[in-house]
Amino acid sequence: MALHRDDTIFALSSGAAPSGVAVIRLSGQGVRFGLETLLGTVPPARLASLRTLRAPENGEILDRGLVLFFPGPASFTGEDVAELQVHGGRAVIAGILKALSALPGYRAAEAGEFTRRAFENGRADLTEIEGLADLIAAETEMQRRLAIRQADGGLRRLYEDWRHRLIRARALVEAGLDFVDEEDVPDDVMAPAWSEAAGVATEMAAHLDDQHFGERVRDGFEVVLLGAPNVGKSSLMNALVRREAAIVTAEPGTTRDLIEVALDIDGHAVTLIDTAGLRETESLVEREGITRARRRADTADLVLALSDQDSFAETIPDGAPVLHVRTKLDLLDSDSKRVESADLHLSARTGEGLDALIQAIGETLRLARPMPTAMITRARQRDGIARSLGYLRELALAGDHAVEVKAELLRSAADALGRVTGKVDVEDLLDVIFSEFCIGK
Ligand SMILES: Nc1nc2c(ncn2[C@@H]2O[C@H](COP(=O)(O)OP(=O)(O)OP(=O)(O)O)[C@@H](O)[C@H]2O)c(=O)[nH]1
Ligand SMILES: [Mg+2]
Repeated sequence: MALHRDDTIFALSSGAAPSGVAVIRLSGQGVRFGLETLLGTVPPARLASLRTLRAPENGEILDRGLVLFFPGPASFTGEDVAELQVHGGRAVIAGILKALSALPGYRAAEAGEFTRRAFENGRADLTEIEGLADLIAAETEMQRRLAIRQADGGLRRLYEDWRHRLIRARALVEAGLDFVDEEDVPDDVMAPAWSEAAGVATEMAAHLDDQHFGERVRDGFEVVLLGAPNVGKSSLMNALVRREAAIVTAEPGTTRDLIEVALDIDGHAVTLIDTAGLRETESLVEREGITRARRRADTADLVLALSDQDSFAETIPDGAPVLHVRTKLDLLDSDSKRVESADLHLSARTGEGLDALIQAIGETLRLARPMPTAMITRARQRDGIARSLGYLRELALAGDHAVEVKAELLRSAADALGRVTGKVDVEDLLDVIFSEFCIGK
């Protein structure tokens, strides 16, 4: 991303035109000048003002709308910011954007550039920015809840607390080194530092031991349908999503490719994956489909093993939890015929048992449990915390090492945390993180 920090940037921040209202956002040192040029004067700070916007070159009226001015540094980006709330017609928007681009020092913002300025001006740390990106992308209630907590600083507060404790511990060690002859630093001078580090390590280990719940809420849980041909896998998928997502026929071996659909279960994003029926076959296409089905089941969060018989013969990969589902319940003539080894019975045809299945999926994935305030949502965060914890574990084992070595381990542990929040040396990460944003954010 080309960073010309002196430029004043602008973009359409609301969705695609036409829309009832469009929001055009401006940020940078030229905002006051831009407002004077288009409106005549700069409106009062943080108050909605109804204004007429005029083309600078001929004074022609472009539109009338609400204008908000947020002087820096108490703004989203930390710079002077303005928002023009205008009519969301294509020509209105185009006219205003054209007028803005003609102003000196003005240019169209790149994707995520407003947020990047917010980060660079210390208005948000990297975890908050990742939370913001997730909030904009959130499709389910749980994704939204997870994202808003993170955008509000849930992870930042936790990680900064750890980092400050490690920095304090190191300061203690360095102070001890300055005052005492290195040969015989008494243990009790350093003891509070080591116990602080051990305390942080314990908290980190507990934080990491979360079964990747936050990442799975964010990315979606994968549930794979597995079973012999014709047991009703595709029919079940169609019944759950209430549309003909997969082809259903009486012919065994109908499904070959993996078919993925998105489901919302209790506000959680779930990806349901239909697969090729498992059997010995000469067909190359079908064999490839079966290989893919097994591979996907190996990494699933949950496997639904389906059978329309009295037993579950198919070998199910261990790894993921499994629910055994007896299908075609409508064909069983009495309750006594129920299959003992099945967790659930259902009929895709009548819909009986579908609610119980949805509930069982939720329980197996433990979707109902309360969400802690701060949860890891990305591999980047997990790697950083794990690296930091690695240094602290090394420290705990470094009993007889020179105190300098241990102080260095404390520094490395704090720096690893600093990279997660963006306090330390993260230039290489920024392009990746900000590329997730759309233009206007
Ligand atoms: N009576 C009854 N028939 C069902 C039910 N579910 C599926 N079937 C029938 O069983 C046959 C196979 O259904 P599919 O959903 O295609 O089965 P599948 O497991 O996806 O089969 P493959 O893709 O070949 O592996 C079709 O004729 C369906 O109409 C059910 O709940 N009750
Ligand atoms: Mg099928």
